[in-house]
Amino acid sequence: MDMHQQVEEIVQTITDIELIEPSNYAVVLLNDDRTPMEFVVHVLENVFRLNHDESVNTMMKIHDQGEGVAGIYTFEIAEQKGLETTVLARTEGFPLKVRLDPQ
Ligand code: TYC
Repeated sequence: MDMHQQVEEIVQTITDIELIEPSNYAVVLLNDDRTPMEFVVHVLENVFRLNHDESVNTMMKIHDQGEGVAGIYTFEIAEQKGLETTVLARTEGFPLKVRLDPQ
C-alpha cells in the first residue's frame, strides 16, 4: 500500500468515527419503600415532562415491577435529568435511586 492509500484509509477511519451516532441512555427509576408516590409523580411531570396520567401510570409500573423507564435521551441529557432527580430526592430526604441504561 502506498502513502496516498494509507492517508486515504486514515481519513476514512476518522470519517467513520465521526459518523457514529451518540448512543442513547434510558433513565431508569428504581422502586423503594420510602419515597412517596406523589413525589415520584412530581419528578416524572417536572423533570421528565410526562403528562399527569403518564406520570401516574409510570410511577405505578415502577412501584409494581421494581423499576421503570422515565425517558430516553443522549448521555448528557440523561445524566443531567438523573442528577436533577437525585438532588431533588435527597433535598426532600427520600432514597429514590436512578440508573442510566445504554440502549
Ligand atoms: N413504593 C413507593 C411507595 O409505596 C412509591 C415509589 C414509586 C417509590 C416509584 C419509588 O421509583 C419509585 N411509597
